[in-house]
Amino acid sequence: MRIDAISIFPDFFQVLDISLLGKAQEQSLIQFKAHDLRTFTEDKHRTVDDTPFGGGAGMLMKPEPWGLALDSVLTENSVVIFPSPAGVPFKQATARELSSKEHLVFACGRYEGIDQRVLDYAQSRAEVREISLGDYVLNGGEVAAVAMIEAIARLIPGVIGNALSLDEESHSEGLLEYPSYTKPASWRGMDVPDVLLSGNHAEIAKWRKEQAMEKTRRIRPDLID
Ligand code: JBE
Repeated sequence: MRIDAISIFPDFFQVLDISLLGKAQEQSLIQFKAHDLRTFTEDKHRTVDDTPFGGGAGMLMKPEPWGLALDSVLTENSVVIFPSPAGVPFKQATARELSSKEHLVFACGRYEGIDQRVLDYAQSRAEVREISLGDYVLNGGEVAAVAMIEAIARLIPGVIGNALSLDEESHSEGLLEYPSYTKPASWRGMDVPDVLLSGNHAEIAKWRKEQAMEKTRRIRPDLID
């Protein structure tokens, strides 16, 4: 999979060089590149923002640099993602769907957002998704894009060493993860639940399912309803 990110702060994406995603890049399972939007400006001051027509607080990102940046990365098979709190919520199902795409372009806005014509233009050239990481306000799309890229990329075959980990996740689909323990069996006066030491796999599976249900009902009842 090829992934491009367009941003005025391409350094935000350096974290993708670390750990599993860094290894995936070395192995060419992912070809990632961050592009500096300012390199697509044509004025002396490398301006990327301006005041909104109709008034209102803050600055908007102007369309011209975005047009040139998109033109430089778009192909026949691109999906353009605009991370935005006004987008469709990002879910595991979104990550799964996007993990099978050939080329993703993350268009990361700052300030109060991007001139609407940039989204409309992108839509005329590619499949476009406005996606939200969650109902809170970040300073820009970069951190949201990094989170989405991690969630998407780890689903690409070969990126995660242990495919069983992914398998296990899909089994617990829709429920929160049950509590897990490792050695020692007793630590600071707290003991690992007996059932996990019993060797009875049916009982262990039953206990884990109950724990997952109980925890989900307690802190994420919306996942059960
Ligand atoms: O969720 N998001 O994708 C965002 C993008 C930009 C700013 N805030 C967000 N929550």
